[in-house]
Amino acid sequence: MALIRVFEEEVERQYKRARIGGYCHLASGQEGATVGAVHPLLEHDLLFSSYRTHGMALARGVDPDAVMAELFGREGGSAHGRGGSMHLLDFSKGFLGGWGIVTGQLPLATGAALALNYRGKPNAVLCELGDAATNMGAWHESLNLAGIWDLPIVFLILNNQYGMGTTVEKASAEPELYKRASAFKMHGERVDGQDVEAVLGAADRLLRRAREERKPSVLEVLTYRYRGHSVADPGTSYRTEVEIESWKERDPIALYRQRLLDERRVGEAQIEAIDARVEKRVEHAVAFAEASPEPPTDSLPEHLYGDPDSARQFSRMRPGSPFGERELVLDGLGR
Ligand SMILES: Cc1ncc(C[n+]2csc(CCOP(=O)(O)OP(=O)(O)O)c2C)c(N)n1
Ligand SMILES: [Mg+2]
Repeated sequence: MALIRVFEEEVERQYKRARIGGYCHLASGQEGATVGAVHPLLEHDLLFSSYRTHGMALARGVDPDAVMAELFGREGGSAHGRGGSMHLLDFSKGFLGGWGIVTGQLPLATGAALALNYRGKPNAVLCELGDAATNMGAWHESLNLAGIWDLPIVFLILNNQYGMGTTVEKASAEPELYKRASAFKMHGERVDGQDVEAVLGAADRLLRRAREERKPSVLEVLTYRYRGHSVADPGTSYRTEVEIESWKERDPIALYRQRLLDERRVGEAQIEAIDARVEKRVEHAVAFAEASPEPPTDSLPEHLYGDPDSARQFSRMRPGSPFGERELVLDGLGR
């Protein structure tokens, strides 16, 4: 959690120095929800997430150097600099993105859960989404299929109270989002996202249920983002300072630190050592990203498609033309 917090503070600084381009969504305040949910994943489980994804990648064990380089758009990035902030990706860690289209990840994650069953794999999928995503069609379609096919998937709603500037109460006819699982005869529950151990316990239980009983479920985690929707949003026009401060009083990192100290599970010195290590780790990530080369323009189609024919098709697309595409390439595709 400490790594994610410090990493994202640095990301905001680097964004303001124009080292990071495109959209950038920070999740400070959500670290308990993120780490609690991701930690119980086993090696061969799969993780999908939305565009607020830096913490998800770090919690899954993606190298912070590769995450920072990805944000910088460099070759050393986890997606070779082709994805950027919203499209982090690391197949080697079972981290299948980072998706910028709201609910884009849901049908993909549902399909991945079907593939696990089809191939007789014992693992499960964790699919993170925001509260606002539960109002879109792909949510209903994905949960319905997961329900009728008994897929091993946990739909993890990170309910941070807002979809951009709109509250859950304004956007959702049923604002207790976990209850929506019942429409698909699926188990749903809600947990306090500021309490990392509570999230961890619930996520572990539901992931086991997915692996062992091949049952889907919904886990709604109540949390809050301190920053605006994206770095372009100050986040102050649709909510009050009092509200933001009241959530900061239940900061997941501060709460967990205090609990660890109170229960004598760690000492001050260990906590200071963690903080020092995290600072160094993030400094290292920035230095790595700076030193990593930018991909040459001609190489941009590389690493985008598994299928070489698709890569050839895309290689004709050039920056500067109206939609990037100069001509449609049909040769060699058998059509
Ligand atoms: C299909 C689609 N519609 C709209 C958008 C623009 N958009 C980006 S984030 C967002 C709000 C989503 O809120 P929520 O699901 O609660 O996630 P959070 O940003 O709070 O993490 C919207 C409307 C988009 N990216 N994709
Ligand atoms: Mg939200």
